[in-house]
Amino acid sequence: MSLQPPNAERQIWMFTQMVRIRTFEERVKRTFIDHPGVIRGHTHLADGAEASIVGSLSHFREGDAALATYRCHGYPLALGSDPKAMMAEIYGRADGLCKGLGGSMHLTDVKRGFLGTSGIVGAGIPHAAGAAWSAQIRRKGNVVLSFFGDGASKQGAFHETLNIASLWKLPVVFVMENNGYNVVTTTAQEDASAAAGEPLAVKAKAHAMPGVTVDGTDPLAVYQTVGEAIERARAGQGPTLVESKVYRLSAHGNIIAPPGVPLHYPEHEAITVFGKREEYEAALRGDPVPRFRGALVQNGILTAAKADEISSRVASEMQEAVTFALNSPFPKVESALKYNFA
Ligand SMILES: Cc1ncc(C[n+]2csc(CCOP(=O)(O)OP(=O)(O)O)c2C)c(N)n1
Ligand SMILES: [Mg+2]
Repeated sequence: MSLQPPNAERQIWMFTQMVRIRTFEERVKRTFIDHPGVIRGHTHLADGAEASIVGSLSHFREGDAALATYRCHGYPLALGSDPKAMMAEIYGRADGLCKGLGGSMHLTDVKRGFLGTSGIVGAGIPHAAGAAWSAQIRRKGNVVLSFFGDGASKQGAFHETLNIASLWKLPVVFVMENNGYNVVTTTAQEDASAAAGEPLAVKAKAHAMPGVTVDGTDPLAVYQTVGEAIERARAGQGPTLVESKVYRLSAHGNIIAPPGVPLHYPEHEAITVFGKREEYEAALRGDPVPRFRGALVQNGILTAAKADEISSRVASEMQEAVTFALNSPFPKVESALKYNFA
């Protein structure tokens, strides 16, 4: 199965979404640095994974669904969620996507097919299989995309879900975003995975489904690989495990840096904890956002002026999101128990 590459208009859309995700998250990061305390709790940034997110979600159709982890701002942005409501949610305000009660780690936008996120590693994977079972019963050719990290692929929930999804030929694509780390203080892959050194896509073999590895910093490669997996799933041929190799350009989570300490290089834990300066510098050189911009300009799909115009339009959009969030009230105390279903 081979897909047509995305046309010029689609590639510009993809670039715009990547810039939106990067800029939105830069605003989140700046809030932590410049205004400690404004965001309460924890956020996790996906800078370095934008190409993987956007390349995968380019195939999304009405009725499809996606679920992700706590590293989750990019998916709803690419699916059309309002950045104002997203920022307000992260700021814990009443106009937030989840009325300010969920925060960064629980972004959910069911209307757009973004069924939710979780701080529990691996927790969304079985939920994705449930949503895919529902799609299978409805028979409208819909698929579910399940995003999670390399660390989550060591969880029992991952293996149990892949087994049943393969057995029942559920229309789900498992996108493992392999950034090489499972939190700062604990683990580099070689210290935590018996399969380190192997492509993690080999884990698919145990569950009799295809497993493929793709360069997750190349949006067109992800578009192709995840697109083919989605076609299989829509055609009733069952799930695929895609290992999308990315790099986390920020620290694991914002809360880790003490107030006032910049979160970027040279404080990045790849250097400070693991002593991997060269690895980190290589990842910065391969940063998917400027790289895709360069490719689009080189291929005549965008002029440099047009690319700059997109970036400045996005900067204003995200400034509006911050202003909106700051002006939104905090939720009323009485609402604390109102939307809990536990
Ligand atoms: C069940 C569970 N175990 C442990 C944790 C603590 N924890 C939070 S993030 C994380 C690392 C997960 O790594 P990975 O799945 O690779 O995702 P990444 O953060 O790299 O995107 C761990 C162990 C948790 N939140 N949930
Ligand atoms: Mg990881």
